Amino acid sequence: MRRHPQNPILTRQHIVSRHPALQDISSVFNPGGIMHDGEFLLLLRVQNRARETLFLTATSDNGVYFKVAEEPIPILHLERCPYTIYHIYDARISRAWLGSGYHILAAMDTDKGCFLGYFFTEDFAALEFKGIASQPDVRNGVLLAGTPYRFERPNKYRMADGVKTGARIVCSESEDFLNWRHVADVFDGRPHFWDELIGSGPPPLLCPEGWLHIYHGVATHFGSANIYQVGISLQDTDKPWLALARGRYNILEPRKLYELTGQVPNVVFPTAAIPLSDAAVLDYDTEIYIYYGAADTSIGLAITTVKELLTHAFA
Ligand code: BMA
Repeated sequence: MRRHPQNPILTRQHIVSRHPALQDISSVFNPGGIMHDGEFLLLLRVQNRARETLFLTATSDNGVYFKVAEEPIPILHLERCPYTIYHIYDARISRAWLGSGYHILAAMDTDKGCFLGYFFTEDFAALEFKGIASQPDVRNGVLLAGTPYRFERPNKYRMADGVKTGARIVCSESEDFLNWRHVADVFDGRPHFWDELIGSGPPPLLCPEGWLHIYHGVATHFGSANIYQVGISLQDTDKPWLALARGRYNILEPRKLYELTGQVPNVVFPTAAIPLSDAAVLDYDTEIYIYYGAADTSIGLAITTVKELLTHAFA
């Protein structure tokens, strides 16, 4: 993947607002992203100095220079959540395939654990919270557009610092986006290599060979620091839990200063992949803009094509 020369394309300097909770913010990272009304739209995860997370929308006509909203996006009906909510973050956005609007899955830290929350919006004026949409201790939920399936990542594993994470991506299915049943395991982390712990990145994209599934992998065997990287697998079109290919090498790793240092050093964490095409099945030359959190501090853009991702899945 090629980093954009303007990287990091969004930093704390871009958040200018009169809102009291958005003064001198600390970080902006791990955005959801989609093409909306002919513009690139990112749903930014913004953290203030209370370490509270708020969502702000940002729009762009070229995918590089973004205009950031001045007010946080309202989240309606959070009273539907039976638990005390601490943070909502790492949103993944999918265009609705029946009707209009957008489906959003995001992690929700609560007093009863971390869940996936399901949100819907017609136009990003507000997000409507529909309900808790997972078992406890699940993150990284991504919908496979046009199918009843999603990938998710149960947090079965506790790291030395106490953070719960996971080494297996699983596929589940649902009719209503709220109640999900396990279908099959997708794949596991590879101990000792780049992707020991894993989780899906952006919602997978369909190409002629199957689903291009960008995921993050964490190498935990370095002692001093975990390294978050990006990789690619190709999943079967009809049975997406089947991996047809899985790259041996990561396709993006922390190398630039803004990826190596920050709130959480050594992190590239992809959450949005926006193809420059509306086709339901992307052709080989389609360019894909991948937005990723860099060191939990700013946002980077890396550009690739369907053909390049496929090549790396088989490498
Ligand atoms: C994961 C999530 C992400 C974060 C990453 C690196 O477990 O919390 O939001 O970017 O760790 O800190």
